[in-house]
Amino acid sequence: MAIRHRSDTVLEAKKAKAKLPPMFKVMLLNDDYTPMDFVVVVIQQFFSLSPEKATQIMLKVHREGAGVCGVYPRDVAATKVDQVMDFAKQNQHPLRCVMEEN
Ligand code: TYC
Repeated sequence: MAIRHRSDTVLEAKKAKAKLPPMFKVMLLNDDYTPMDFVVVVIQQFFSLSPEKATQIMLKVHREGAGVCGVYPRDVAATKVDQVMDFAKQNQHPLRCVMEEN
């Protein structure tokens, strides 16, 4: 829409576009040492998923090498990665958690 201003300036009204923030997948990576039950607990605790869904994701990571636990804005995704990595280290497991732009 164009608005004539003092009969010489043309102001283009900006469309009210609600720009969505960039989103990031938070993924677990497979390794040979982290126990399956530990991974299931991690997915339930940090991604608020049911035991059934957590088991599904753990098995996907185990079989395919990686799996998505959730998709979040940058700061939330980064916090999840830090929390999971800290928890894995505290428990002396080599589990890795990474984020990737969607
Ligand atoms: N591969 C591991 C095992 O056989 C299980 C595992 C699953 C590890 C998912 C990490 O993100 C992972 N004990």
